[in-house]
Amino acid sequence: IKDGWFAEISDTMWPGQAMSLKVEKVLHVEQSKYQDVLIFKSTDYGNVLVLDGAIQVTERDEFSYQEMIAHLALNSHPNPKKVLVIGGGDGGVLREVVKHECVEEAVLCDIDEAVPRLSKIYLPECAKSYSHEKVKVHIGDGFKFLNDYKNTFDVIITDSSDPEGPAEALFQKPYFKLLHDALTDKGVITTQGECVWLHLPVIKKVKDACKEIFPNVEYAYTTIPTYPSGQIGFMVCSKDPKVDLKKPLRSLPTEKELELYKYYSKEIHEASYVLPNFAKTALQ
Ligand code: AAT
Repeated sequence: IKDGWFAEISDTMWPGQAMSLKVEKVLHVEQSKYQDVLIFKSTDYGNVLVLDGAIQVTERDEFSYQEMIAHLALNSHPNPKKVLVIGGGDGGVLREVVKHECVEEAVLCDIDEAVPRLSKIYLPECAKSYSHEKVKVHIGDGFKFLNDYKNTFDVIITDSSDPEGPAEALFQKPYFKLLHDALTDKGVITTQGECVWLHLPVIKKVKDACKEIFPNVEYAYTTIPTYPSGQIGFMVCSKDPKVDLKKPLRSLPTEKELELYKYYSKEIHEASYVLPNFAKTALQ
């Protein structure tokens, strides 16, 4: 933080650019066991959670990412009952998962207890899901956690931080194999899939790795002002080769969608898979 502004600087992940937010008040600073944690109140984006210098959540636009990463997967499964979230310690993805009445159990595994602990204080709109009766929380490494589960979850959502830091392994092929094996027959995954303006080679690598493991792999994206370059994508994979991931298998009437979601809709679901030519070509 310099002169009252926070700047999101990373010379390796997004060189030569930095999203800045004006700081009203620093709320919390901590070095947790795994990462640098900063929480501040911004002048125009509400409270902001920053891990290792990278913006994870702002109260103003978090719904775009949390709704899309959750509902793209959940609505491509015919009847998800058991759902796992890896990462996502702020609780926002869980909040979206429990909106599906068919879900009986939503388990979250984040590596860092500091994230849920502080989100309950500073990001109440995300963390409200922690008190939901269907929710169970486990603190630990997502990679290790998955090792113990075979044929268990209908949907697994990997809401992880960027590949530099504790989430590095979550962007590599062995992790996608574990995800595959932890899923039931018609299982679906989504993972935080980075940005087409910045990370096409990484996205391509992840997509190719997924294609060796899953019969059905697609990249979708959402717009979000406070993530690098304003865009972030999701790798979406299904074990069922017959499912068209681009069309929701389940959807709600429009008035119900308007009541439950601020970003997601059946139209956005389909549109989110349509890529500009430069990205489409690079990811083929
Ligand atoms: N809901 C949007 C916020 C995130 S948070 C990412 C979470 O992943 C963090 O809480 C972090 O503690 C957790 N995490 C990192 N590595 C692991 C791991 N190995 N196992 C389990 N959890 C992990 C996503 C922000 C995206 C930012 C884009 N620039």
